[in-house]
Amino acid sequence: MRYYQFPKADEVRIDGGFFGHYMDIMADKALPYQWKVLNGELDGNPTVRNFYIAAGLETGSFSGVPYQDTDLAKWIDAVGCSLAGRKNEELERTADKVISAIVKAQDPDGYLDTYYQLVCPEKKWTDPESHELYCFGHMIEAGISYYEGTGKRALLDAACRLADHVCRVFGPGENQIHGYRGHEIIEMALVRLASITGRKQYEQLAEYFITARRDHPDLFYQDSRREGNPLDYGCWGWGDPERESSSYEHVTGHAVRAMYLYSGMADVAREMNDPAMQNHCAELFRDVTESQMYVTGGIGTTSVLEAYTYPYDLPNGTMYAETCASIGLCFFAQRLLRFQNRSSYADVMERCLCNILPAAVAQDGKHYFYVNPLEVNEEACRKSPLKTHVKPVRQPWYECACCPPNLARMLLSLPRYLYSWAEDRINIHLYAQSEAKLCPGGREITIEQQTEYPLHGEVRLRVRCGVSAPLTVALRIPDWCSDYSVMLNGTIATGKMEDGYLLLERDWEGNAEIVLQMKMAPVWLRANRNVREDCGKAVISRGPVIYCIEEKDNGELLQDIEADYRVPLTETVRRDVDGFLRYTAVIACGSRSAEQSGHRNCLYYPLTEDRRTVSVTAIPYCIWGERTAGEMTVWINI
Ligand code: FUB
Ligand code: ZN
Repeated sequence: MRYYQFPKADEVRIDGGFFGHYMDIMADKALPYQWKVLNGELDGNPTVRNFYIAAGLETGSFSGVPYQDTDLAKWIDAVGCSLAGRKNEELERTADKVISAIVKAQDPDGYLDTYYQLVCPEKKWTDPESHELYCFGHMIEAGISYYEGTGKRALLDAACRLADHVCRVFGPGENQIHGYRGHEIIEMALVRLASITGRKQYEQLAEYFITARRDHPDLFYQDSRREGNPLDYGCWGWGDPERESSSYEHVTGHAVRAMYLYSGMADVAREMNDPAMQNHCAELFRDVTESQMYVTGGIGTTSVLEAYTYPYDLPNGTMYAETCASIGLCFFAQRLLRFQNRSSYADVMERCLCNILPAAVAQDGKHYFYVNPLEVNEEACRKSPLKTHVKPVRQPWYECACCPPNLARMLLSLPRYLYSWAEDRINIHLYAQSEAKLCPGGREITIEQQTEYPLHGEVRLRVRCGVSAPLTVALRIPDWCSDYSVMLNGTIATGKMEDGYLLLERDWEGNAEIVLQMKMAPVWLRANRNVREDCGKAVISRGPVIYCIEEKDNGELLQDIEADYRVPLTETVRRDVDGFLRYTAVIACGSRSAEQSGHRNCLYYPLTEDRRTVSVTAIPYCIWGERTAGEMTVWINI
């Protein structure tokens, strides 16, 4: 079995282009803004204060949601990722200071969850739905990222104490809790901590949690009945005894929890070298991405329990499509790439990273989407009970604010997603303006990418290798791309295609230049005919970028527009979004109801050919709502 390693955040530097732009937003605008929010400057948000109270540095009582701690943990995680690539002394000092309060707040036995510590210490580990392991997991991840970004161990040591505590409390032993608790993430965190510290017990505990959910899927249900807990997120275990299908066979339940569970499962499947579990993960990935994923990379169909429903149920205006769920989908895809190098995993990461995830933050870094709609009408968001969770504009913050700091850590950790390698091979998963120093088989290889991808389809790669040795450079050919060429040092390069990667097998001594040209033209996509919502509609895409139409360009009543997909699409370059890059808008030909129709005010009237021709302007989904609020739709009537 071949396993691939991914870079640490400081081994790759993304320095411009589309992805660099979003990393800049996060580092320069979002991190300072989020720090102010977490310190209560926006609306009295109590996150940082809770830690100061728990540390005995301030007086007062806990406030916020029970898992409020994770917002700060994710922020520190993001700071760690950012500092790995760009030094910022002031930011580091700020993080060091709050970390010392966090360390002070930790109990001598390693426990750290300010809600339980301050509100109900007697209830620690008693509630099957508690977010304690979620808080622990995020803090462990923060400790690791901060250590990787700065070399400082204070939070990493606290993370080890957290993990040691969980190892004592959970497990098969007589005086331990058998089973698991609430929201996943601890599994991924433990495996990552084991690989940093070399402590196998953390990995074994992750395996214990994963297999406990598989072997005792009813454990939570028994507990929850005992506790009279009415919640049913359907993703406590892989098998759900009370549902037709189980989340072991099909992706069901809470969208974020499921992705975190499966990501942890993929980590365990790799570490335990378990091919059956690995294939199982691949099946689950296929299940979610082939029948329950939006064209933007969103997942999670309904706001009721923030869950999946059934295959091909993908409503555009009432969906959930939480930002964190697509972040979880990227975690899952990247973990699968560690043991199965298939382009379909990186294609999904790219779909999320070019569409739903950048759409979730405004260019000012101060406004965010939690729910990511594919169709918006402001009045419906205010008045329809089915849409009250849908916001027509990005919000400064949320009461349950899991998404903004999660997005910061995701986008600032992007360097970790570009490449993977084994002894004799480097896989290039994502194209982004960047420089990397990688060491497959102990040889130092640098790769520079010059590109404006995904806004343009040309990628120039300069590969520098000190020592001559055979090496395969595997270029992902994205799923959207049917017309491409590859030049190596000025001549056409050919190679075998394997699982969506073009393999360039050579002795790579000295400098080499690869030029990958992917023809990027706008096209119409349609949905599988089982997706009832999208019948009679199509979406415009250009490369991996999904487009939408907005009221700002096309007037109100977007549902009145019918596009003529037989007329070729044209392009126009624009720079009209404050703070954003130059981008390509796409123009389609379409029609609308005639202005002068005598039936204008009738609710129903006889069908006629009474339509006028209009041009329809589409812009990348990631910048919807940036210029002004108004109607938006991704799927267009055809
Ligand atoms: O429960 C913590 C977070 O809140 C979940 O990850 C999100 O889906 C939201 O429910
Ligand atoms: Zn979230």
